[in-house]
Amino acid sequence: MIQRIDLRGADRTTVDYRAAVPRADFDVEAAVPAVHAICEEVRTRGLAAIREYGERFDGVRVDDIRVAPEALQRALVELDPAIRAGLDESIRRLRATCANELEQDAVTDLGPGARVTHRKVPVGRVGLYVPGGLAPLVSSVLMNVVPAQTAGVESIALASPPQREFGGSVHPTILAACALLGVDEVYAVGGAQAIAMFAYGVGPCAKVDLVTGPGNIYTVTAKRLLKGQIGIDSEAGPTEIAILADDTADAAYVAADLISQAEHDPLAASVLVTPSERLASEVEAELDKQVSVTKHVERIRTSLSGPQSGIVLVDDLEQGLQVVDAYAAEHLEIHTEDAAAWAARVNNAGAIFVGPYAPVSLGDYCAGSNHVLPTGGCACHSSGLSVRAFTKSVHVVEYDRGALEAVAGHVVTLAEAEDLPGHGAAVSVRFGE
Ligand code: HSO
Ligand code: ZN
Repeated sequence: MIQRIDLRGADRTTVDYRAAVPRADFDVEAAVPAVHAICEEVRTRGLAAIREYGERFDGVRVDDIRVAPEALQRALVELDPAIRAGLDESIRRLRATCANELEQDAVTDLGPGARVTHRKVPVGRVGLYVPGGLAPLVSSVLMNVVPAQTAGVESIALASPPQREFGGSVHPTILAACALLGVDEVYAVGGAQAIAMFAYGVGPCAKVDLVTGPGNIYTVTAKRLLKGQIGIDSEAGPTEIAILADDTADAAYVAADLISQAEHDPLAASVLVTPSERLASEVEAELDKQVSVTKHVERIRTSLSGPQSGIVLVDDLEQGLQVVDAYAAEHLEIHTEDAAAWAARVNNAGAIFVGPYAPVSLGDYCAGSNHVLPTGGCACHSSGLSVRAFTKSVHVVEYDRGALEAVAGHVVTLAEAEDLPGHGAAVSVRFGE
């Protein structure tokens, strides 16, 4: 069901580890023409275009795109108490980690009368996108809202596709989570049109500064096209799990974790990297056994048997580390002896899960970490959502006359070196020269 990729004996100085495990075809470029047209329609025709796309893509016409506050409260009252308890605990843990992530202003004194402050400021207004898709990801509401609220974002709007079975409203569990978090601005708008609505401000929805949250190829493409007009978090493609494991790993756990992310999407990637031939065979056997009894068998089979998934055999963990670092997985699990020590040496991963009792599913719901993470190798330059994603910073420069005078000569010299004498003059004029 899952391919084997054998890197044993490869020349470590020349092998292209990035190419060794192919990624799923998530071709944003191909979606550009269609998404560009949607964004233009929303920009020029506003609500009328949004309603038409809702009808076409979600199969339901929504006249009032803003969900009524009473509907939010009703959804909370009707929420299954066990789900509520799970959401409460998840929120509690997320709030604890987020509170600890808050950064202080950095004040640097650079001599008498000279000070630079790096001031942290929350983004003013944020639009959160929550996919409807195959299943409503209510946990993603928490993962977006909690760090935004902790950062101090004053205005939060949320958009999610209108659901035909709920009369064109947003899925009730998502509404309940919004009510639980005190988010009352919710729009039943999905896809690229939701991102365009946030970017331009349409009807009752004012323009936002930043859009975050996962989505499908259309919302990701819209984010890419509208970046600049709005800030975005990293582009989220199909989910990925990589597992670095040795002989000490439990094959049943490893297989279950590979399946857990394959469950998201036929394009999801599940990759095991191991020097243990025995573990590889045991995991293959476990996959056969476990997949057949899971609910979403077809989706999982497609994902595990796709070119984006595989068991990568390496000579040793040292080479395994090179592979997972080059792959830069959204999620990386480490099932080895001394797992924490190996984890400490990984630079590129959206999130790292250490040891046999920290499966990705824990992080998806209740670890206190965030599950909105960079995919597609973007973990080598981007980070997952955190308080910082909702914060920007401003340098505040305070110099008095003496402090400016002390450095004036350098400013004038450097300005002349760049042939920008007006810059130098703006300093000299203060000292009567
Ligand atoms: N694993 C997904 C997030 C998620 N899983 C939501 C379950 N619900 C991407 O990190
Ligand atoms: Zn998941």
